[in-house]
Amino acid sequence: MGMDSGQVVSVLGAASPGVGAAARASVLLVDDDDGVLVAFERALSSAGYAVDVARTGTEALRCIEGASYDVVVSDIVMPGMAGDELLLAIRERGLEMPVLLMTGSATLETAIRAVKGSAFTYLTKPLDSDELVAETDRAVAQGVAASQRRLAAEKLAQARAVEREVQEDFAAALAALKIVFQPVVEGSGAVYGYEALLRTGYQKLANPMLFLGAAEKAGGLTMLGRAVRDAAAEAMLPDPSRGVLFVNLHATDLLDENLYDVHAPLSTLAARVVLEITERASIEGIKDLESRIARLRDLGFRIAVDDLGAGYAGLSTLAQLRPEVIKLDMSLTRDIDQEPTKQRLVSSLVPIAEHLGAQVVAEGVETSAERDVLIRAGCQLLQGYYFARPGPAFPEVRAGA
Ligand code: G
Ligand code: MN
Repeated sequence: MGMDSGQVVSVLGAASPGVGAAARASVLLVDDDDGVLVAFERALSSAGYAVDVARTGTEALRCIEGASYDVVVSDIVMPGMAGDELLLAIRERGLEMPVLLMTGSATLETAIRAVKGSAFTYLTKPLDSDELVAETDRAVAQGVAASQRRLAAEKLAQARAVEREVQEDFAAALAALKIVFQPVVEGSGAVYGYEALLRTGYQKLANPMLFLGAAEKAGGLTMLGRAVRDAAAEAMLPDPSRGVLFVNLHATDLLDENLYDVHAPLSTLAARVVLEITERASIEGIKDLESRIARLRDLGFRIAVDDLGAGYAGLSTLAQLRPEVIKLDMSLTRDIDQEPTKQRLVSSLVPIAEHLGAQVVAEGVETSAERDVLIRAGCQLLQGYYFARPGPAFPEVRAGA
């Protein structure tokens, strides 16, 4: 392998020297003695190594600057830069490949430098080719192991940094938690209640989906759920005339004993609270779901199936949860005045809801035309930007809506 070939053999690719060209490990062989160079190059090449040769330390450094080697094998006593000086120069460049030093005349001084530069081994000449190859094999294997350790350590450090960032982001978002409320109105436009929605003043997680995602990654969903419920309850508590409070539950919340605590702030309002459950965060994994829902009903809560028709909440969820409220996903609302199929779908869902004894809320109403069709289809309750955008406690409903 000539220096100008520029071939770079990765350390990791060198796991098995001698097997196939692609996995060939590379060796830089440095010696001022041509006889030694020829003999060892031949031995290393036939052992499967890609070998570059250099006759001086300076030449060796040039090679190292132009290519990467898995192992350097160098004589110590050479004119100009000695092998032990070459070793230190390699380390000064931040390179950590194993370096094998060979010498016919070992001195304490060179041995000290060899130790200082963490030479892989210190071989004394005359040196048998087989021994050189065996030592080179050992060096490559050790280099591979070392670089794997380095890689693993780097990955671990990176993962820790990402984890720390998620934790910090979540903590910042939670500290800046803001609950906004969106009115749920009757056909007449009168306020029936408000849905509490999650927001944060921490800009990076301003999108609630990102906020929830960070909470999940940071293991903070339970903490966030409690914070939302407590804040929503606190805002609604002082004024019973505000009506019904709709609160979104995450599957994780259903596993939190705090949700079932009679003394939790939200529980004290239970008769005025509808807990919205969506399959968006799968509830299928909750084994004792039915009994948990029963406990919530015992506390006085009502249950809503959220986002029905969005592809998350299937009709079988209605049978499973027997909800008091069914919230139709906004995809059914959008342009319903212009889409007969959506009209037929909603018109068929309303009697099903009535049969189950559930109220229907149409979500995402943005125009009066959508509102009119939804009311005609039998939806008693409506929600959407047309009436009011979500806002701080409590947004006014548009006049005349
Ligand atoms: O999944 P759930 O139905 O709880 O989601 C409510 C979300 O829908 C809130 O984030 C709220 O901001 C948004 N939203 C409420 N009303 C409307 C609306 O009329 N149009 C649109 N596009 N989004 C709405
Ligand atoms: Mn909802």
